[in-house]
Parts: sequence; C-alpha cells; structure tokens
Amino acid sequence: MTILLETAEKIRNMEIRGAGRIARAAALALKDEAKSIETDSLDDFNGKMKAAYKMLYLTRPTAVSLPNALRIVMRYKAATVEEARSQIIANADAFVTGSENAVKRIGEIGARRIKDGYTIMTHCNSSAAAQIIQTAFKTKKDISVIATETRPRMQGYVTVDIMQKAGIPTTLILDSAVRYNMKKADAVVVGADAITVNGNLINKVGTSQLALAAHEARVPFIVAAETYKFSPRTLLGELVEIEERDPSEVLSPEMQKKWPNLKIANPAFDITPHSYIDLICTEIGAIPPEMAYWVITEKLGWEIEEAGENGI
Ligand code: RI2
Repeated sequence: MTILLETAEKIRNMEIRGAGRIARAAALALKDEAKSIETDSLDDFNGKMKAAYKMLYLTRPTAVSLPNALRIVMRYKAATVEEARSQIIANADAFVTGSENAVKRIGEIGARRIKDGYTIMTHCNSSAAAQIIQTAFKTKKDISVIATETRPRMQGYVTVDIMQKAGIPTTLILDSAVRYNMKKADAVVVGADAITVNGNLINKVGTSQLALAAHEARVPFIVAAETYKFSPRTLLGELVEIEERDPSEVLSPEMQKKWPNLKIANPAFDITPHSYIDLICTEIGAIPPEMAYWVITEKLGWEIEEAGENGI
C-alpha cells in the first residue's frame, strides 16, 4: 500500500487523530506522492496530485487543519514536473516544521496564563492544549490536571498517559462529571478542530459543556489553536460540517441487535459560542475570539475566491 493510501485510511479510522497530527500526516502524504509519481507530463503530474489531494480531503470533514494543510502544500506554480515536485516537497516540509514550532510557541504563550497551584481541566486529547500544561509544569508550577474520559473513543486516556509520563498529578473523570468537578478547576484548556470567522470553536463533542460549566463557575476558558485551525470557508457563510461517526462507537453491534428500533446519534464535535471563550492561544499571540476574521484574512491571507474553490 502506498503512503498516500495508508495515511488516508489511518486518518479515516482515527489511527492518526488530533487536528494538528492529521494536518502534518496529510502534508507528508502529499510530499511522498509528489516524490513517487513517475511521469514527464506536467498535466499528468497535476492530475495525480489533485487526486491525492481529493482522497485526503475526503477522509474527515470537520478539522479544518486538514484542508488548510493540503492547500498550503498544493500552492505551486511550475513549468516542469521537477519544479512542481520540489515546490510541493518544500511546502510540505515548511508546513510540518511550522506546525511543530507553532505548538511549542502556543505552549510558551499559554503557560503564562497558568499560575502556580492551578488545577486545569481539559477534554479529549489536544497536543496544543497538552503543550500549554506541560510547559507550565516545566516552569516548576505546582499544577494538576483534571482529564475527561471523552467517550466514545477515550482520547482522555492519551491525555492521562502524557500527563502521567510527565509526572503531572492528574485526575480522570467521567464526561458527565464535568460540572461537579468544575469548582476544583482554575482554568479550562482545550484544543480546536476549527474556529469560525465569528470566533466560535468546533472541538470534540462535550467541549461546549465544559465551556458552559466554566462560564457558570467563572473559570477562564482557554483554547489552544494554531492559526491553520481557523476556517477560511466560514468567511463565505459556510458552516463547519460536524462529523457523524459510526453508531458502533457508541453501542456494540450485538447490543444494537437487541434494540432494532433504537437510533444512535454519534456527532464527534460540538460548537462552543465565542462568548464562552476568554482567550485563544495561537502561535502569533493570545487573542480574543473576535479576532478570528483578522486571522483568516490577514494571517492566512486567503482571498475569498480561493477559500471558496469547493475545497478541491
Ligand atoms: P490538536 C481532536 O479531534 C480533538 O477534538 C482535539 O481537541 C483536536 O483534535 C485538536 O487536537 P479528534 O481527531 O491538534 O480526536 O491540538 O477527533 O492535537
């Protein structure tokens, strides 16, 4: 199996997951495809690259880091196959390095918001959010973590594993115990799959409940998001598609047979309104959600026309 097919399959089945990791893996898959296409015809090369782009694009619908990464890698203008190939390789390498540096920078910026003695609640598993917590811990802050299980895929275990390996005191809680435990939290830090032009956050289902409970308890709600998590297509009025995953993630096929008339809803993400977000930590600084329009138009620099190219 080619790296392209393997990467697409692993993103689809969530072996590769987490919005940032998906973006980096997709960029590297395009790079590998560019390296392996054997042709002298630029049209042929372009056609094969577009097919690769499309295959990766269609793997998961919500995390905007995926189409953003694909577009960045595919921004090439070349007169020959070799020129195209080397531009794609350079674009992919620059994206991956930039993405890794962005996560580190977010860690440094976000850690300044974490005071000594803080307990931080987090949801699911976000590399960017975990980076803030780990960076704060490394600066000798006496911090602890409350991590939700994050049913049905239990990404909370990944967070617990990271925190335990780093020696950070951590409490694992049920998703349904968020409000009860919020009184013990001094801050909530979560990641992002997408941020819309009006500053709303799309993240793992359940995130909006953390935001509601944090708002009620006056606990700051902080989002860790690289700028490529902002969605240019929302500038055109489009909504971010919420991925609906297989019912078997919620209830086993055997149990489903027991209740043949039962419906199961399994949205993977939900929407947190910008009014519940105190701060978004990006690699270009800590910004209010109201600056989403600026990030999309000025930082990502994408013209409306480009953002509207039907993604492919
Ligand atoms: P980083 C994940 O989605 C979670 O929703 C997480 O908050 C978000 O991606 C961002 O993750 P999933 O792939 O990029 O587990 O910060 O469905 O690692």
